[in-house]
Amino acid sequence: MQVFSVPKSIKQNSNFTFCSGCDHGVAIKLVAQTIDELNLQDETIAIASSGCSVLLYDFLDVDCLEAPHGRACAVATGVKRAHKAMGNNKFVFTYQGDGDFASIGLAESMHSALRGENITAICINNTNYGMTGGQLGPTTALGQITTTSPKGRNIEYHGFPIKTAEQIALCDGVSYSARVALYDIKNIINAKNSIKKAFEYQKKGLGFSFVEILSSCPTNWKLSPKKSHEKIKNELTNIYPLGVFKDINND
Ligand SMILES: Cc1ncc(C[n+]2csc(CCOP(=O)(O)OP(=O)(O)O)c2C)c(N)n1
Repeated sequence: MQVFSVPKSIKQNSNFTFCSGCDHGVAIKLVAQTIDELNLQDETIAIASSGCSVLLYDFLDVDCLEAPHGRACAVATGVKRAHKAMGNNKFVFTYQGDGDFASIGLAESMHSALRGENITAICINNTNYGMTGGQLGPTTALGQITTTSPKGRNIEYHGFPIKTAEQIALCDGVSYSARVALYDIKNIINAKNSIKKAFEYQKKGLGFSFVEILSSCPTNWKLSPKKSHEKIKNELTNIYPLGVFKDINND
């Protein structure tokens, strides 16, 4: 894996428009490296969602569409199927936030997985609604303070957070479901391997593949980038364990 070069499928000279310390940059670079390695640039259609993940199309040099909030998997389904009907074998993946994938879009996401749509979904889990100012989201941890849970998330009032990768793994149409993180080099390499496997499974026509990426949100967490990574390593991975929850080739 080339770690320091700019992937071919990253737009050259693009300015970094995420907050400092945000993991989106690393996630997008891993996606681009995988697209390069699998030689997918010309056949890829990326579906970006509402939220910080929409900025994907500022960086990724492939065909991109923006879906309405929560509808990325539904749009991806239509794009993939319509092209298939025309005899085009497009590579289609979504790039979504956790609010988009697992709250407003939960029905679209879950039913795409249940139907075994031959698409890949990547969910950036930063445990809040990042773009709109750090509100409580479906993955906000118990006790976590957000702008809409100033006393911390509590079970009685807000209910439990969703463990997306585990839930998606329960759907029969799923070929692969994993949760990864980006807080150190070892985990970045693991994340890259998971993205590659998810993409390869779509190429092999095995059904819905999914990667949840635990990501930092220093601005809304009100922590430094370094402390944000420590929070993921020491706190969030206890709530959201890293690992592969379904792999159709190893089940
Ligand atoms: C139908 C609809 N409802 C609400 C919004 C406002 N909105 C835009 S982004 C967003 C939150 C996104 O959170 P998440 O999906 O977790 O992504 P993040 O910004 O954290 O990456 C919301 C509520 C919208 N654009 N459309």
